[in-house]
Amino acid sequence: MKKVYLAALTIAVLTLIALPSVAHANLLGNAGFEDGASQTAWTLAGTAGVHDWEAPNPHSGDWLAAISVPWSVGAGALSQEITGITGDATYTYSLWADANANTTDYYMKLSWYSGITPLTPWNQGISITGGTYTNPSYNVVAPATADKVIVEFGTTATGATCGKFDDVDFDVIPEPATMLLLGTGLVGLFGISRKKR
Ligand SMILES: [Ca+2]
Repeated sequence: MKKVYLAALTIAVLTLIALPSVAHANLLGNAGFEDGASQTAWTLAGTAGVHDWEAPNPHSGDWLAAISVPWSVGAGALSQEITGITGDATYTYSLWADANANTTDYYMKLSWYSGITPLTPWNQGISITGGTYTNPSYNVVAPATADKVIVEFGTTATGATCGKFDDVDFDVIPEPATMLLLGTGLVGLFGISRKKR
């Protein structure tokens, strides 16, 4: 009897430990740019690049993404395509942003698609205080028919202040039903263990 109870307890504890990773499974590859100069996963456009020398330091690790390098040379963006999007699901999009001066030159964008058909995109300007990392974070509901998104950040300014970006995150917020199922499973396990006792 004790063994069953112990097994249920172990599963419950392991599930609780696993829960945060369920809630925060970043769908982006190379999200902290630590793949370095190989620039995997991201598509670079314009004056965007991945660097290991910028000051102040990257938000994490040794590398960050920079746009407009050297200073004030023009527009650029980094983007990444994510397939398997669930329509009507809520997604969290966040990143860490710094710049060499105060700037509102930058944006975060989600371009939703249904197959190859573009849907209404989501676009949000970023206000950056130079010399300090800021962490804009937004919850965005995917259009009902969406099955793909292009996650993007960048600038359209031709004389943009140099922006620095790190630790980009895009993940789905689990449906309440999923959390309920997990909870029900746990209660069920405890029920079985109590019955056997
Ligand atoms: Ca990094």
